[in-house]
Amino acid sequence: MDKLINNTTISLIHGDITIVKFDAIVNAANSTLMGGGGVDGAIHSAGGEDILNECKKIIKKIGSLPTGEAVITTAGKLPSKFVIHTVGPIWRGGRNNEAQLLMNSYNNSLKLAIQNGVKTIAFPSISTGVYRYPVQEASEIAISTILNYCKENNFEKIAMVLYSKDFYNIYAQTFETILQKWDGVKKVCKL
Ligand code: AR6
Repeated sequence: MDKLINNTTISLIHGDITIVKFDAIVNAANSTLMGGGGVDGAIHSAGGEDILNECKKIIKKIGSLPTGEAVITTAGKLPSKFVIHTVGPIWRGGRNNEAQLLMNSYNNSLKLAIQNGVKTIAFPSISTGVYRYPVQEASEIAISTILNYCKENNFEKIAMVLYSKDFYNIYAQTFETILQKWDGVKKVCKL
């Protein structure tokens, strides 16, 4: 599903983020940046050791990456140019600042992308796997945070790459619902 919003195309894609070609893809990492399971494991195994070596250098400097923050590396053997690594919150029932932290992950990734001249960026559904964030709530945060960036025309394309059809359908429904009441839409076209 593609929609053009104020000159930014917002895409929902059902698939594997390691095979798409964007300026940057986002990794749902952990604070060690040393890889793991889920999308993190898939990105490191498809991208090769260059990504891990850059992550090691970053960790040497900063110790660990706090939840909600983001850092950038090259993308090794992946088709994209950069990987932006962010750490989403672990779901602990919803009263531990999880929503704000998840929003920070999206916002800080987008900010870092702009600083690096990224025009097209793809996100996985951060925190909704191993970190157990409920997907309905996570989709509302992801879509509304991304839409806010379309009030300015910083990006050509922002995509959510959803690994399962169920998650894709939830994101698609959330996207429609938010668009109906969103006040930042100056121009919306179905592509
Ligand atoms: N492409 C797109 N999405 C994917 C892919 C893929 N190749 N593989 C999985 N997903 P998760 P988290 C989806 O667990 O919840 C790691 O071990 C998956 O279906 O990857 O933020 C890290 O090292 C889910 O919807 O990330 C951390 O320790 C979404 O990506 C921890 O997991 C996120 O699931 C982070 O947990």
